[in-house]
Amino acid sequence: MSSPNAESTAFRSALEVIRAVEPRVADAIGAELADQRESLKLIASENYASPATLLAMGNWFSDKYAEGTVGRRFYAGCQNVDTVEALAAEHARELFGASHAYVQPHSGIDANLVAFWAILADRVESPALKRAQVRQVNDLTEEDWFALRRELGDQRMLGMSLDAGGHLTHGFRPNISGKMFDQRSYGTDPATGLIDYDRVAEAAREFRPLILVAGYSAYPRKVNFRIMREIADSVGATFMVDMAHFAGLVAGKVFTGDFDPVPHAHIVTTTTHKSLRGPRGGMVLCGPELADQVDRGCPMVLGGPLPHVMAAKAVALAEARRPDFADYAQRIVDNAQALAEGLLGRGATLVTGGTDNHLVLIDVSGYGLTGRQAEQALLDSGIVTNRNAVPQDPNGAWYTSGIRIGTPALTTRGLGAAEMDATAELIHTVLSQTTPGSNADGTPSKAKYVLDPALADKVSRQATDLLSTHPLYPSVTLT
Ligand code: DSN
Repeated sequence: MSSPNAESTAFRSALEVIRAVEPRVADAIGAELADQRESLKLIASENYASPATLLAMGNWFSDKYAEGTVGRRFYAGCQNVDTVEALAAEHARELFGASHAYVQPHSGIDANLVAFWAILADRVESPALKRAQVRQVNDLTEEDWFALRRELGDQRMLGMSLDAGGHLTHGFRPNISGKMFDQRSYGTDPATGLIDYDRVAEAAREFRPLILVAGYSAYPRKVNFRIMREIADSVGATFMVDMAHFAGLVAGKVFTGDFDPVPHAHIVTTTTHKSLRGPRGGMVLCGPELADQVDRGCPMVLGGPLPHVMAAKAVALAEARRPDFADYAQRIVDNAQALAEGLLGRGATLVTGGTDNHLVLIDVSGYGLTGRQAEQALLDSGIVTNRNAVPQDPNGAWYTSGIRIGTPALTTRGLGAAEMDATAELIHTVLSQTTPGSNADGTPSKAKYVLDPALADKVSRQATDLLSTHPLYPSVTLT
């Protein structure tokens, strides 16, 4: 561990150097720390990276092009990039028990694109090259190339529906994945809110996807990846898991056995900045069958790798291999369950009636509000969340009927079960005292709301008091 003094000195010195060039940027960085310190951050996909992870990103690695892979670059002088990329990949393989890790993706969408194109190359392009008896696409005749392009664009994907908690990058039309694939989705059981594996199997049998995707950004329960793999195998699909949201719970061995995607999936993608608590970025894990195709991610779909971010990934993954990370991961889930219980006990409606991961989805129609009204009223009260669709949401993806809350960030700050109950009280107070507003013509509005500003101020102060017992980055003082 570095000394608190070293961390303060490092950040202060960095701000001093930046301030000499563009003081407004230095001020904004300082203001961001102050804002994060003061707000009750319940965004399920956010966290607070360690000082070491943050500092690993601000250096000369940012200046280096490093297209290619470790030891096989298209640019000279990559020996130090090789060191950090190899370290990040080694930590990732050891942490997750994967045989191959590709740490270049810049984000989750990038990681998913790398995975999709690795699968397409393996399942569609390679057989086409073999049939044509050529080694690479440049050797195909115009006619065969045209046929291959059509075949690549005519593949099917089955993933979780958006309103059940799936992700836009799993084949939905507004995202490039929806333009690449013919997509169908599986939802959840309307009575329980849970994945119905028999229905997934039925959808797979009918649709015969090339890729079966599991993973979510707003499903508050575990997924049985062993069953999903069996379904994929039964129809010859490649099984892909996007574990971006719960990678920290896998790393911390809270999700094991059937609930750990790594032994069951052909390919696993993730971000590195959510429950895993690293820098913003992405990563792909796979077995030897897909490794070569995955390593072609740059320049297939990625711009040049970001060596400074790979350095930070190596630091964060090293942190996640320490024994205390398992304790952190368990506390994330304990806190989410305490928050869920606190809300249920006060009369809130939760999708699936609770949680067994890091997130809770409140159906705010029980408070007579849309997600958008609830999100804004909470924000006025110093509580940062995001609105989210609930299954079969009557208000659609923009206004929604849900509020998604998650505990990775507050758990990093050190808050525990008692503070989760206090947080549930604050959320319930705001939502139960907010009423829907009207448009100028008197019609009901899905965005406007009425909340007494004095109450919002009071809750905001209570939130600040709650946080003051667990300061963020206690080792860092900027003044
Ligand atoms: N933006 C992330 C989330 O909030 O879930 C995933 O895209």
